Amino acid sequence: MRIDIVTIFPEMVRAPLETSIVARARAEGIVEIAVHDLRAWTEDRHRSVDDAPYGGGAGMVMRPEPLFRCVEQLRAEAGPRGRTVLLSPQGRLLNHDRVRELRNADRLILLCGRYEGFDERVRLYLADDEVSIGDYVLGGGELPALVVVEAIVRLLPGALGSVASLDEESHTDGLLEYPQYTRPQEFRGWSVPEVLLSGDHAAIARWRRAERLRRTAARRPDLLERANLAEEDRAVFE
Ligand code: 9D3
Repeated sequence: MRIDIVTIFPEMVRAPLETSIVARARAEGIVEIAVHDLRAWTEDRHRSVDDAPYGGGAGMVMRPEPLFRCVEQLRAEAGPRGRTVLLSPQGRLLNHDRVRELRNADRLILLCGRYEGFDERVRLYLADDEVSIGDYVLGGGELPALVVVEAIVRLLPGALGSVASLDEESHTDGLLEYPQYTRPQEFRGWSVPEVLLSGDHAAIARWRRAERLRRTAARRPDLLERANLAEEDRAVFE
């Protein structure tokens, strides 16, 4: 898979892409990621990427020309056309299903917005898709683009150990995780739950399932409604 990130702040996205899972996936050729400075596609003396909105109003709008030039050149380079995605607060809310859908593209071009947003023609005639990572206000699309990249790369074959990838396929049952403990057995007077030390694997599995259900009910009742619960699961709530 190839991912192109277009931004006016390339330095903001580089370090995270050179760290941890994403860095390793790049080194192993699982994903190719290129970061592009949008200003390279400007043609005026001031290299301007924004301008005042027609009709008036506060703030500036991203001009269409550099974005169209950039994306058209990237598309013209060898390789599949791929999908051009705007990162914007008006986009479709990102979730695991959307990430899986994006992973299926051979090539992604991620356009990071800044200022008050994109000229509408970018949305209408250049982008295929528009994504938001949540209902809170950020300064631009750079961090959201990194979120998209990390979420996708984890799903690419070989990016994680095989154990973790099997987990991805079988364990997406829509419940939150159970509590985890490591050594020491007692820390500042707080003990690890007895059942985890018992060696009784069936009891541990029951406890973990019950904790996942309790936790999901308390924190994310919305998830519980959509989860596939077994008969034994319902007993936990009685
Ligand atoms: C007029 C109200 N706005 C400014 C306070 C709208 C606005 C414009 C541009 C709000 C945020 C931004 C910059 N954000 C993004 O480009 C962005 C974003 C986000 O802010 N939250 C969640 N996901 C995303 S994806 C891109």
